[in-house]
Amino acid sequence: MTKSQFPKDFLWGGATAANQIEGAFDLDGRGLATSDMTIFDEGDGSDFTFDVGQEALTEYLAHPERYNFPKRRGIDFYHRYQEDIALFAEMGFKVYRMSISWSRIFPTGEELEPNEKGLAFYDKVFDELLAHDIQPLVTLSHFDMPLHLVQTYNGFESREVIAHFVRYAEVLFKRYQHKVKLWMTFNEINMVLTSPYTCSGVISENSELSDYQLKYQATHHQFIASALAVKKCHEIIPDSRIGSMMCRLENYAESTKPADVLQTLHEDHFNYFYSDVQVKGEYPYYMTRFFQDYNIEIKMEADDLAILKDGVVDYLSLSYYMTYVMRDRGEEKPQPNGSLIATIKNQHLASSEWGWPIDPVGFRITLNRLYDRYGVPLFIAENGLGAKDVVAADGSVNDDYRIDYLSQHIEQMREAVADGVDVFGYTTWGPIDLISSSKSEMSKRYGFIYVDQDDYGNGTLARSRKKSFDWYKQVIASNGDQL
Ligand code: BGP
Repeated sequence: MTKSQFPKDFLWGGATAANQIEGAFDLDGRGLATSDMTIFDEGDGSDFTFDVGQEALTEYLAHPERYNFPKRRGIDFYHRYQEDIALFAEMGFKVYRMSISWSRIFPTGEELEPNEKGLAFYDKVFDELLAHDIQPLVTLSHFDMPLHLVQTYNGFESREVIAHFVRYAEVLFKRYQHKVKLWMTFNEINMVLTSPYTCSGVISENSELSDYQLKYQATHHQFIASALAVKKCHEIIPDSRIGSMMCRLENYAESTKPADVLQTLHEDHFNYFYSDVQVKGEYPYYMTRFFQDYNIEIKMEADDLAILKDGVVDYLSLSYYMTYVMRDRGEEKPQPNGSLIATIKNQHLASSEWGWPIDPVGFRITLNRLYDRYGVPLFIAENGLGAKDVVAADGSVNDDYRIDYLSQHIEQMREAVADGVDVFGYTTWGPIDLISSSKSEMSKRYGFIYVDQDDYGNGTLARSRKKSFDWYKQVIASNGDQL
């Protein structure tokens, strides 16, 4: 039998995001958020609909009754958090990663005083978690910001939004300083390249900047916002740890052809850029040439570079779902791949029903590469399998495929820990079924807990334990020994 390699105090748990679970989108003073505007899309499963353009936004605002907005409903965590947290506790969670809905605290983003009802809701959630010995880990912004900031400033295109974000972060740090010691700034910050509206509140038609100029300028503003938040967090909660979070898609070269390998290196850089800045506190050398090649000029203020240096994160967290295959695209000047779904199939890997390649060994490689590059503690903020579960006549869900996926990944994480990588926690994505990010589906399920709701919002919302529930409980109880 394998002996556990995980540290005694390893943080096992699960991760969610406010916009995918809470519902109650118009209760207790909450303002409209970017995530409220994404609709359920019945397409072929290959495209991503969570980026909203101006035309769609205008239409959704004018005729909300015509559209199915699943994220506005979530899974009603707003009213059922006690039951859900009790189930997390039953599995033995040590940590619960969640996010706060910015527009619950600042409905437009521009108020000077926060909405007390919004703050009070999270007080209750944190108290409930702590009563069950579960540590909250809070993401300040998980694919979510007040819609008003998009309409007024085009999101993080504008430098003005930095101050609004930092005010929001400061309010949270002060209010929850005794309850929350673990924080993250932006969820999957590198996804701005694929999903600028979702990540940064940016709509390209509303900008005079070119596509790359806009994305990298918004990124810069988010870097500054994040670094300032890190600094505030350290000042207000000295015993806290605050990290950055990136979507890490490991890249393999399709062949040993040097041009394929070079393309892989470029793609790695386009993603490492985000963690390089947040962990090392400086712009990396390789972006200079890219910026020159595409005439990108990042507007900075005099002390921006010092702010970045001053606001480096305590740890790096990542989501890990799959790996990519890279091929030389014959471009004179490299540019980011810009697609989330792997376009070149890896013949050695099976895929999920949504075409996401399943690669547990890639997880070990990813963890080693990141630790090698940064030498800071790593936290796995997301990992999991989206699948269409079938409820048997007796109400059970026998999700052996999910158990297989997770046990193989945890095994590789254990190997990485044995390799010497400092990993201090692991939260599976969606421990309870929730609304998917990319297509606002309910039927793409990740949970150990089944939620009775379909893509159209029909169902009782009742919670029930799947087969994987007891399995994960045993994983946690054995500290990763029994997979
Ligand atoms: C990540 C997001 C999550 C989550 C997950 C799964 O990119 O941080 O919010 O949803 O992916 O993606 P999906 O819901 O599209 O299956």
